[in-house]
Amino acid sequence: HHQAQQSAGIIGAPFSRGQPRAGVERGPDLIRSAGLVHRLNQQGCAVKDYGNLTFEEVAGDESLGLMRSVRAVGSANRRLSEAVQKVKRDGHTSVLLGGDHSLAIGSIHGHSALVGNLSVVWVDAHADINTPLTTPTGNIHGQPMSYLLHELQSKIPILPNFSWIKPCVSARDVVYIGLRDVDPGEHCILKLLGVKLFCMTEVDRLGVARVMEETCDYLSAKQKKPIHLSFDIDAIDPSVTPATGTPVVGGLTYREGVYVTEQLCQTGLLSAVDMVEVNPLRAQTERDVQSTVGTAVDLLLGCFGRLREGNHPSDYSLPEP
Ligand code: B3U
Ligand code: MN
Ligand code: MN
Repeated sequence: HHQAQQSAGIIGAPFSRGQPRAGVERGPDLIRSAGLVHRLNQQGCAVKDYGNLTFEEVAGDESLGLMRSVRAVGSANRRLSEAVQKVKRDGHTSVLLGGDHSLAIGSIHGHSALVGNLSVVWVDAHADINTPLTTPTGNIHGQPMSYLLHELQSKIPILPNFSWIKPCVSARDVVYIGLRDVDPGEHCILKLLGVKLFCMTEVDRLGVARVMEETCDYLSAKQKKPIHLSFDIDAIDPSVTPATGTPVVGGLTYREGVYVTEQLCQTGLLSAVDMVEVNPLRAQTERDVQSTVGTAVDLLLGCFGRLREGNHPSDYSLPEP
């Protein structure tokens, strides 16, 4: 089975205010310099690179209790949402290169604003579903799902520069893969809402093939909605992708990660992808950076039809002697 090749519209978001560690803003340029555009083109995928967004300094962005950089995160995501809407209007599969995972707010908001109801596949060591009132850290990259889910709106206080965010995702349309570091408040929310999840225990029990079979069955059971894949590089085991802010042992292998992207691509429904939390300043060696960035690129290639069995263009003509 082969569906029409999608084109990719790339947005870089060099933004790090959703968490305290410098370096994650270098993600977009690093992933590009590893040859993303060229390699997508090589596999027959058209690419439009929309460049990097710029984010203004937000004056007077004082902490609100534990919560830091609220106004900066709100305004950056508003810009990102507009950019994703433009990419979708232009007919591309949106590719957000982060930046930290708070950017999923604008990415998913903008995606949904253009295509309507969507499914979200969240691949991450973390659930990123803390509310401003359950967060143990105050870091907004640990909270994006809480702002997006209809079911949590009564739990979200009013925040400066967040009033434009309209919840746009239903809990039943979300699948988590790779969880292994979930806070008590997050666990309570996941159980309360009955969110479908495949934590690392399920990956161990079922294997990645059944996890993806069940994920795709679950998401296409009702109606086939466009899929938003939000891939936090820390979902992959830190032995492979150590250059990230909050590595957690016991993650997905490289092969399991690539399998996830291959299977989501095969649904033909993949409509937007986030690749976030690559942070070269968290690596010990240059080799660690290369391994992390190289994995991020391979995951993105998997999203756009790269098969490990090999690929060839449909108009390939076998040379005759
Ligand atoms: N759950 C914690 C830790 C965390 C979330 N996302 C990352 N780390 N990368 C929090 O801060 O909410
Ligand atoms: Mn994470
Ligand atoms: Mn995350």
